Amino acid sequence: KKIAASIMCADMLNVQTELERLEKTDCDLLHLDVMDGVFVDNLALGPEWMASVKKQTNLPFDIHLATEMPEKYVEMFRFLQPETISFHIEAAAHPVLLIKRLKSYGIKPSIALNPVTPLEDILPYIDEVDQILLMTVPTGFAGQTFQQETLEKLRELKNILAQRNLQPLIEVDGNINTQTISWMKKAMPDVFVLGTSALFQGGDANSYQECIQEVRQTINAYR
Ligand code: S6P
Ligand code: MG
Repeated sequence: KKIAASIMCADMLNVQTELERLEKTDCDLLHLDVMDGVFVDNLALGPEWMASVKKQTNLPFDIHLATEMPEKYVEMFRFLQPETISFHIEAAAHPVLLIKRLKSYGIKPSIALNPVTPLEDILPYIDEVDQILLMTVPTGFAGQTFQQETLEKLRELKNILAQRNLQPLIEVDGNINTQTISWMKKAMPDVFVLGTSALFQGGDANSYQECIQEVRQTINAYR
């Protein structure tokens, strides 16, 4: 099980300090949201800023493209050599081609879907991807409320993967904390994105590590 810290939720005027804090925890990934103001009504995180971040951290990058035209943004962000790039099924014109391209770049393809998007829309691609990003809030903003109906979706997705003997990781993103993780006890995901509701609450390295420890304990308790 992996923990990803959503850097968009960090103290943006003290990014270096925030990265140092995260380095001292046993968090596994840095989750970086790209928002284009079109797919979502918000703007976030450009390639040059990410390049500066990369110089300051050893955490692997988990980039989440909350954008239209993901094909274009893959080209823009691939130089960062992220471990994973998630693109939204709602925005991709040619998912199969995009998945192939990501693989050819040595980047793990991940397919994302919003709470309102039915699982059926991603099923044709689940045997091709390394990860499925199941949004538990509508993508666009930090600090939103967990969408309960995504719990059923998560269970259904896990069943389908088991039936088909497929092993992509399931990542959940949006209002993830010990409480919402406890609701997932019937179907535990693999990657947990932590933002404002769990991790980034103005603490120090110790409180970050404590939070991650607590999240891990919760995950392990239900495993
Ligand atoms: C949301 C974005 C996320 C947020 C994260 C925030 O559009 O994709 O990665 O940064 O969900 O976490 P929280 O706990 O504030 O919802
Ligand atoms: Mg995200």
